[in-house]
Amino acid sequence: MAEPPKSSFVVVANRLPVDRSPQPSGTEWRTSPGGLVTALEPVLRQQEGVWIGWLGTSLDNAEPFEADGLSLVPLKLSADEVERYYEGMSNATLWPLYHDVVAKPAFHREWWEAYVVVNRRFAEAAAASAEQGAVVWVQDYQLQLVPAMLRELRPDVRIGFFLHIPFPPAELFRQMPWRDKILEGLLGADLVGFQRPGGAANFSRLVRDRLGHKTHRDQIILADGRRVATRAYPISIDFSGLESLAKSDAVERRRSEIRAELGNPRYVLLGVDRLDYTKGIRQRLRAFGELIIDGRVSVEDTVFVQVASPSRERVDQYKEVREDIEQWVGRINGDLGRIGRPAIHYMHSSFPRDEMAALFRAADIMVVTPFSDGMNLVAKEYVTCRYEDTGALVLSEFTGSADALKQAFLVNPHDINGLKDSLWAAMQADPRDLTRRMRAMRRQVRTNNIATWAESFLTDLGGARLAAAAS
Ligand code: GDG
Repeated sequence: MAEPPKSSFVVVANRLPVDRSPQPSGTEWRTSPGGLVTALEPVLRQQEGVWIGWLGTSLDNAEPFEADGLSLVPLKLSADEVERYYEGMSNATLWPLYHDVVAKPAFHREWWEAYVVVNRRFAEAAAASAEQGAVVWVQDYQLQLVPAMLRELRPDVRIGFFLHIPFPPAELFRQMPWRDKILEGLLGADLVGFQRPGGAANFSRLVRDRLGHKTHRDQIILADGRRVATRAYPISIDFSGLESLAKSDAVERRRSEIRAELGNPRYVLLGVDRLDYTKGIRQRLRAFGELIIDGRVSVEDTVFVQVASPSRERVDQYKEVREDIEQWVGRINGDLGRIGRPAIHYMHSSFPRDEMAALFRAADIMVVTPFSDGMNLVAKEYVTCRYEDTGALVLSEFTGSADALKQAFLVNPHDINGLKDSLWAAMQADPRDLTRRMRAMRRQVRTNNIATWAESFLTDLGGARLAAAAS
């Protein structure tokens, strides 16, 4: 193994921000989709840091490498570890438990054991790449034990942890057999960040009630003589980068092509999600189908485009949700479509960024209806692309984004009638009302963008450590 690259800034995340795509000419690396990558790539470049993560494939002899200017350290996972640590503990235990048990979490001791082993490997790799006094930023629910493991190996480094998904209330969290181990793992950090204030409050309450630590205003935890700060840092997007892409001639050309290919309808409704049972895809399609049945909407002038990018396809619950959604699409199109006029254009694939921007530009109404979502970047990306202050956002109140995008048509996705009314209200709204709403939402995202998010987290991370040293 080559000597790992060293840096004063290290990001540790389950996945590296690239996918391997074998070509006849050799290996190519493509930036992979997903909220984490979208969020962190610009920060890492700016800080010339090292990113430690799994490649997403079992590659022999994976050595540190550079791709597209990023310094990457790939970690190996065995097929068994992928099954137990990633598909099992991360995606069939923690993911559903942290998302309000939308699906039933499974608890298996051998998954937990693999989670501990793999978290230790990540902690050791971080310890090897961190320069003296470095800042190490650990990401997300797959790596909640890394902060404490890393602190043991390298007490000199500053450790931040950010959870991209919701952090559940004690009533749900306590179902987990290894609940206290997770809390202790997180407490190894100097700063534990969440998407929403409720996550930080849930965490404070849990460490107070379960571990007996003193807490102050749900912001400071005194854990064995150390001060751990906790707070909400609502993540955002690269507003100016995406806005410029949206304004490019190529995207504008593609926008009109898409509208033409859809038959130049009066209304284009759009959904864009990883295919996940938390995203409420079935509910939105069902609401749309009922609007057609009720006669409020006609397939002659309205289409729904749903992009569902493939995700976690080996996990059973993901196979089931895919079948369920595809049945709904088939049923709605079979019952309500006409020749050349399907009600729903459904695509189970992922697209390049410029195609996504063109879709956002082409859509009159963006429909985002998760039952639970840490933030939801798609909502913020849509408003960013609407530089003419047109278009409407229908947004679930159970997303972190709903805290900031208050001028959206806010919905409870469990309430199908309410969802239908909101879709209808968005379609019927006065353009001046839509402009007023969109302008306010765009101002919000422009001001609170990915740079301000990273800056405020990293500033507080420095502050948390300095405060600890001073006391
Ligand atoms: C997690 C949390 C939190 C999707 N399909 C394609 C594609 N995407 C991009 C979207 C967006 C990202 O992936 C998805 O981010 P979301 O925030 O919507 O959702 P999660 O993947 O669940 O992300 C979430 C996020 O982490 C960040 O903290 O907001 O709550 O669950 O950027 O545009 N991009 C491309 N092609 C696709 O087909 N290029």
